[in-house]
Amino acid sequence: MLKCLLWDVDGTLADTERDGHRVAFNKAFDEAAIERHWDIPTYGKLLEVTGGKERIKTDFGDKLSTQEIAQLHARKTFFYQELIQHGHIPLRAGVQRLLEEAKDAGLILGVVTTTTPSALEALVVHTLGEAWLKTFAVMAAGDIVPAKKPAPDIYDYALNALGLNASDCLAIEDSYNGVMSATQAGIKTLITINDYTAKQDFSTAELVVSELGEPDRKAITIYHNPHQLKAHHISLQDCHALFQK
Ligand code: XBP
Ligand code: MG
Repeated sequence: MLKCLLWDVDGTLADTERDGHRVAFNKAFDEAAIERHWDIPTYGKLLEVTGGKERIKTDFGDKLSTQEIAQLHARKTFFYQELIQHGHIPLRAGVQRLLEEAKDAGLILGVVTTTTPSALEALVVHTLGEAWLKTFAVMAAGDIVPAKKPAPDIYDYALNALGLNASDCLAIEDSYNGVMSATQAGIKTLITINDYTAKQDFSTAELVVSELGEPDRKAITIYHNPHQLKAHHISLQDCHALFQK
């Protein structure tokens, strides 16, 4: 029986990368007078590396010390929180609906992300509202595990914190790194793609859709669909169906 939905954050709850994290990194570079600008395609390539500090390290190599990276990243997190507080990044279509549906049905809800905890908190508070900080039974985020996605560590951490098995949960993700992390932890995964991840390999996912969608809006597009699920939008019932197959 499906007991729990585990939600990825960046790209899944909201399209935070292009107009959120990327913009905040560039503001931090400007403030520190570092000549670097991550344009949209450049940032897309850098997204192969999960974690903001790891991403800076990948691009700058040994030009910045660990301490300099940490300082730069702290400022980036500040700028990101500012963008979120100003309401620049809404939830993706269908996210709040499915969250509410699952909550009302008594499912356990958790968040599993590589993002910094304070960035996650800002997003939850300014989109879903402060009460959701307590509604999520676990908010597994950032540096609490040795290896970030695509390693399974953060999903293993969340399962352990919840006292659940992989076979109790369905993960909702948007990226190759995300599906690999969940799959390696033994968790079935539903993918909602976005512009940055649309062409990635999702062969280990149960289903790939354009978005969760809303009942009263245009139908979603279904891509990788080994279960032949037919849906206009993704309901909790569809999640149960995917999970059981
Ligand atoms: C996506 C990430 C994060 C964000 C930036 O996480 O890789 O690193 O891009 O966040 P997920 P930080 O899809 O798992 O939510 O700068 O706070 O690391
Ligand atoms: Mg993601």
